[in-house]
Amino acid sequence: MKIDVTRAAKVLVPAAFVMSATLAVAAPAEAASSCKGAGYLCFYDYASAQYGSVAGNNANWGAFGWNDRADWFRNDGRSCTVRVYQHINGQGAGYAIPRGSTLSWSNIVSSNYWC
Ligand SMILES: [Ca+2]
Repeated sequence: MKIDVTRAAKVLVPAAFVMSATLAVAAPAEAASSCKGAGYLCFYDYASAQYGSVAGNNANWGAFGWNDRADWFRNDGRSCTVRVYQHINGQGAGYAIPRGSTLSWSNIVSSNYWC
């Protein structure tokens, strides 16, 4: 009996991991009620009272419904600074957000790049 329980647990862990990885690729910044946590740039829109989170570089936030929309940002990344920009493709004005820091910049950001 003990052996069966252990085997079941080993199967469940990889399945949960695959599901999480698939969601991250398909929806880089779905509206949510909280930050996604470690590894993400988290942001918040006061108008809709929704959080979003992105991992990796994103050249056009309009692709997932967040162009010129986020008002508050927090770098929950695991390793480095993230830069947010006024326009797509890292153009226009920008701010660097060191790991663990926050930024308030309303309805402007359209792209982000790490490190
Ligand atoms: Ca907003």
